[in-house]
Amino acid sequence: MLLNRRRLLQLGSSAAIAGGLAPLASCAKRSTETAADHTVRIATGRVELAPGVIVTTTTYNGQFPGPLMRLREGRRITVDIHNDTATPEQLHWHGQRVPVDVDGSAEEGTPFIPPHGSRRINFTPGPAGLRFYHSHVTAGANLAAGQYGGQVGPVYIEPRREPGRYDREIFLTLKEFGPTLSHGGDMAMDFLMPAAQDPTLRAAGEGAMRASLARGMPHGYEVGYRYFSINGRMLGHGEPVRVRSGERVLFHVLNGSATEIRSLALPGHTFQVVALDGNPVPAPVEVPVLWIGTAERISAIVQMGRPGVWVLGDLADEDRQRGMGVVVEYAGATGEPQWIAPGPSKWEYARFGAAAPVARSIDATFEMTFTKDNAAANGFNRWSINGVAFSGDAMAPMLKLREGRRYRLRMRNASDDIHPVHLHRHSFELTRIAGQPTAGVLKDVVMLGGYQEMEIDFVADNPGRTLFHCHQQMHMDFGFMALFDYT
Ligand SMILES: [Cu+2]
Repeated sequence: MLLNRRRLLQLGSSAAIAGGLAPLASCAKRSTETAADHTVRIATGRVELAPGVIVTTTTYNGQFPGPLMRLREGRRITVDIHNDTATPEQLHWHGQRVPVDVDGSAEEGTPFIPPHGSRRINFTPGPAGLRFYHSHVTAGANLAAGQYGGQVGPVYIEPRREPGRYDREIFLTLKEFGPTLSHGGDMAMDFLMPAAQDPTLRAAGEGAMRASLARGMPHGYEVGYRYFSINGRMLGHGEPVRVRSGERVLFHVLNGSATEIRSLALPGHTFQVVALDGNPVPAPVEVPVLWIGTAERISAIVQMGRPGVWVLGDLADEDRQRGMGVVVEYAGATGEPQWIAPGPSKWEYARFGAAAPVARSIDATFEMTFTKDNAAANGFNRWSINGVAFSGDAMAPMLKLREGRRYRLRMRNASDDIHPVHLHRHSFELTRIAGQPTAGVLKDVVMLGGYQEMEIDFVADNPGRTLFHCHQQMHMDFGFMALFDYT
């Protein structure tokens, strides 16, 4: 999706004009006084995934993905958010260092955008790089709500200094539609490196599984999807990405899925990963395959040196054949798009890290163990952190923080699932993955492998309640959340 700034402004102003016709709450008067820099309208819309394949879902500004917001690091903006739906909404500014009343999390205390009402917010964008905005409400068993719908849009925060070592910038938002509940187990995925599992965690997880089966509890629900898309179009049905031989194309890839981990390959090409979750990496190495957990972002440069018509697509044949891909077409090339499955490869965050681990002085280390109770919540798996399943925003914060201190979270996964773990309003540094030290990779979501342990560090530099959770919607909705607070 390529949108220039003028097009964005048009989108914003036309939405504002439409909004002016409706008797809006407190914001209507103000927005006639001063126009917001950006306007987001939450409403039911139709997404044409392919000719004759149209889904009706909740969207931003009537489109999927929501309009790309190009912001400037450090330049304060005003955003009007209108909610045309009948349910309260939260718009979360994922990956940004914003205050609690802006962040878009009821658990932290952000006010809801009321049904048929609106909110005006102000904030200073940052840090620079690829971020996104998405709905942050509990969906539970309602697969029309939360991130199962179409409320996802990319944000690009332009850094104060942009090295600009590329010719063209392409934004790709990966997203499934048509969710259904299933009892099929999640597919085992073993792409993470290092692969070492902790025998204690494995024993705990397998013990919990045996206990639930002995109680006659089957496996809990999982989610499957009917349609797969990039930028709201199924493979072969959108505009191709048009390139020229010799170009360096910077792809900004956002996994906007509610629940899925995705992979991407482009036959005959490699990806030079320059940023993870928008943050430049110390070692921008080339890899043949991108693996992207739910809500993760990857910015990668592809040197276009293999003229042809190619499929940039997911490694999973079924998902790609049902739409998870986009055609990359060289100028002058013709013919059917070609897909060639890449050889086996692993995804290792530490490859993009600093050459030598750095010794950090830590003020406190918190251990957090994640466990699964199979089908314990009306057929859904119930998730706990240190034995506590999150049960609402009235809960006491699990951790008390003090401003300015550096904390280490030692996350221990006593389940066989991979969890894309997310911390709001802060970035964290990966410092140990499955026993191996690393440094320099800054993220806001990270995939924690089954029965693995990982350590992440963060500085408590943004006071207020802060939400920590698994970004898999069904995991977060059924307990996998905790609040941190600053004292
Ligand atoms: Cu999870």
